[in-house]
Amino acid sequence: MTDIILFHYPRPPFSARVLYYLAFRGIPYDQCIQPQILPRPDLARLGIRYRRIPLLSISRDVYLDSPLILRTLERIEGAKPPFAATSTPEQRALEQLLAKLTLETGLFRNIVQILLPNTPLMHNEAFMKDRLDMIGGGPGMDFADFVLAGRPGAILEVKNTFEFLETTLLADGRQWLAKTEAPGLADIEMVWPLHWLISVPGALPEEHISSHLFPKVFAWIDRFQKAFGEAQKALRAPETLSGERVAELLEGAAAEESKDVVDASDPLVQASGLLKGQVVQLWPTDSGARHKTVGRLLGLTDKEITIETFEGDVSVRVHAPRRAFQVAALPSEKAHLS
Ligand SMILES: N[C@@H](CCC(=O)N[C@@H](CS)C(=O)NCC(=O)O)C(=O)O
Repeated sequence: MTDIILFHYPRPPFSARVLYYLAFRGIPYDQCIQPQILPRPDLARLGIRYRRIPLLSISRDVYLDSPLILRTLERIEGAKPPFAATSTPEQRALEQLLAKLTLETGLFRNIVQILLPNTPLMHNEAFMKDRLDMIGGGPGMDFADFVLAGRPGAILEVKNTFEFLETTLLADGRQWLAKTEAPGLADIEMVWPLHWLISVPGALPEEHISSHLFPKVFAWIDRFQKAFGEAQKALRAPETLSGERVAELLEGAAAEESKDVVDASDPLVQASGLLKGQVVQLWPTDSGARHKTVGRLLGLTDKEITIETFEGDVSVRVHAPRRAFQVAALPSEKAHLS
């Protein structure tokens, strides 16, 4: 048992980012496996309505969104030093730019549009309805139509991403993207959507994207997966915990409350008058925006929002990054304060 618990389900691409990170740093963790579609009672028990995967808890603190999860894990001790301790400013810049490419452009959506039509999920009504809700679609919109309409353009975009790596970073025969000795954060930030695409049987449009057309990229993905397999073998296998057990563990866990600050000079705090202790709702603005987690505001800085939940059986401290997340007073609270 450790006090790190990863909430995920098998083979989701965003969780792969966290699994890679934990393995390469040698950080042991346990896991709480979630259903692929809603409802997720294990999270409801903690008062969390956020609907995306993965989440990661460290003691009574639950972190949302894989970039914040990785940033938080950089502060945790592992068998290996944090990546930031060993990278140069150029390598740090490359990591952050590659993260922008995979997380902040249409790359992930394009990959979904390529691979989903070739999987049985495309014919799974409950799954398609669930994901339509996640992207904010309503009656009259069809998720299958949305996926199929964008597919030709998506193939082109993703092919261009393979070409970018083949003809720039990997062109000189280097092993790892930032010329590190071992797989580094730059590799983690870039590899996950590409590996997801090529690992789903039958998903790849081989006339456009193949090991024949992009040998260096395919060899790098393969090298990365082998190194990941080795790193995983060296790590203790995670224990799988039930949601009830997780709730028990989190209820009794410690938290560093003294560090919570609501920064009065933050533009959002200045504009909205948000106060520490106020009841707020917190939600992602890019996808899954209808699922707003309610809690008391504990902290708000330029990097992170922290709230304490009270809607479940157990109260936890939920952390979200500022990028692509919003926090606001509950409408009823606003009325009460004015
Ligand atoms: N920005 C989020 C995106 C997470 C995300 O979209 N995850 C997918 C699964 S890989 C998801 O939550 N799908 C809907 C669901 O599982 O409910 C992150 O980096 O963690």
